[in-house]
Amino acid sequence: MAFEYAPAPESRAVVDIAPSYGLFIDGEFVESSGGGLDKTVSPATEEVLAEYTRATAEDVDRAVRAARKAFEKWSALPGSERAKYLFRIARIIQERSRELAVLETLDNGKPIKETRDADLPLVAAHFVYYAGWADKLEHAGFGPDPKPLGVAGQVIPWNFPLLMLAWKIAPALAAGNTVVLKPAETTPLSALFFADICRQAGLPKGVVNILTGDGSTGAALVAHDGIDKVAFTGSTAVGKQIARTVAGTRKKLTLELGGKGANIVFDDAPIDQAVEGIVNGIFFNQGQVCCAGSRLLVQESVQDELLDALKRRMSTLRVGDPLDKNTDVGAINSAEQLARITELADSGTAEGAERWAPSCELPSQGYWFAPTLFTNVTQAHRIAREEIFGPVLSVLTFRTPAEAVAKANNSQYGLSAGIWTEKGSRMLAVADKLRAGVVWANTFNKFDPTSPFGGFKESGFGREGGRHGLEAYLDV
Ligand code: TXE
Repeated sequence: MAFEYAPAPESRAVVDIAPSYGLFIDGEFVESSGGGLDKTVSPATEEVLAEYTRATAEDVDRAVRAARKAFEKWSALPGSERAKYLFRIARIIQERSRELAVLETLDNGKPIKETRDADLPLVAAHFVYYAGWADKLEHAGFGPDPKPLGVAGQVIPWNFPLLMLAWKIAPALAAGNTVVLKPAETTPLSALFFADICRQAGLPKGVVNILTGDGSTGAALVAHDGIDKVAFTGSTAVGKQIARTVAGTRKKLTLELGGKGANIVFDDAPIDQAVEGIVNGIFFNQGQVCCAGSRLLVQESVQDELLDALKRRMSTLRVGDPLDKNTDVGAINSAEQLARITELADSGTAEGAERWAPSCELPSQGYWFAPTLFTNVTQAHRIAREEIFGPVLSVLTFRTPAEAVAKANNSQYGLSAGIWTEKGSRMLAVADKLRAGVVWANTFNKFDPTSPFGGFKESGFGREGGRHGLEAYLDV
């Protein structure tokens, strides 16, 4: 594996991280009622980046009250006024995108190439897109007089911290709701910087509240009587727990949970293009992506050719310093996540699959996992069934389109799939039979604020993005 560091890594000097952060409630950074401080570290170096506050149930109550008070005025504003704030937020994000990209890379461990070229442009695009809806709700086909739900409690994960925030906050505000959002415990910083952006944009106090903390803060938020809507992205286990908490209350719920996406390659597919799509599908963000293409289904007749090309391509991936512009694969987000990936990958070997990884020198500090490929995988193997959420690809084969569909659908999840073929008729026929919220055609991991995203089966319910994402924050 080529392992070169670029001479001039993206400088972290562009971002000014404070030693410690309070909670953002009612337009101000405030101290907690009694919650302690936790540390957030850089997964690439284990260096402490900052301390942040663990919000208590009392803090949750304070934030929900602030959001409730703000709701009266915010929901009464003309949509065109709400749009101005959202456009302003989008513009500030664009202006500060270099700083935010470096910050996100430091806190999450993902390559700067990705935060700079994928996360940040998409974050700004979501605010622009939903700003455009804010004054058109009456004419969007929702029926007469669609109404915001009220206060939204939003809990997000660590894999795309700022982008998940944008997916949740932009449609909520456009529709006239106010929010209390809790970022994940390993990646609180970009949400705290976003709080500062809200202030910079002059957003009325209490419209956006950011509470850092762990699962207990999330649980207190979800359980609070004063919220009208819960939006969660995270693990299936916690999603089920939240569904139980919310059951029988007036709260509306959307859940975006795990996945085990199938990338299906037919024998007529352009191999080089498919290899790029497979690599992007499983190594983008170190595979810590709910819609990752973590199962490769390849037609038997092209298996050897495809796997040879894939191994050659994997051998050129540069793993290392996420701030280096040339890095393809960065650090795993946390020691816990690395342990989960390691345990599942080891189960693959123990259950008889064949493991391969390019020779690759991993940094000694931080949390790292080499890009890994498993062949001789059967559908019974854990690595074919469970979400690994890491840079680990499980390869299965098929002979006929029907077998490909059956194997792809043989999953508790149904979030994403990809199909690689030159035949349009086959593409449409196979896509139609896949039980997945998104099916990509000769591409993978393409995102756009205009299209709805969400899962079938245990991948959750409700959609984010597009007009559907707006509907999730409206009574229509
Ligand atoms: O998720 P958690 P974890 C999957 C992935 C990963 C596994 C575990 O397979 O390996 O989940 O990750 C908050 N009430 N995904 O442990 O715990 C928590 O503080 C309310 C897929 O990090 O679900 C954080 O903010 N909130 C996924 C958020 O939930 C609670 C992305 C997610 O953490 C809570 C992340 C509770 N009881 C992990 N407990 C995807 N769909 O993209 C925790 N939280």
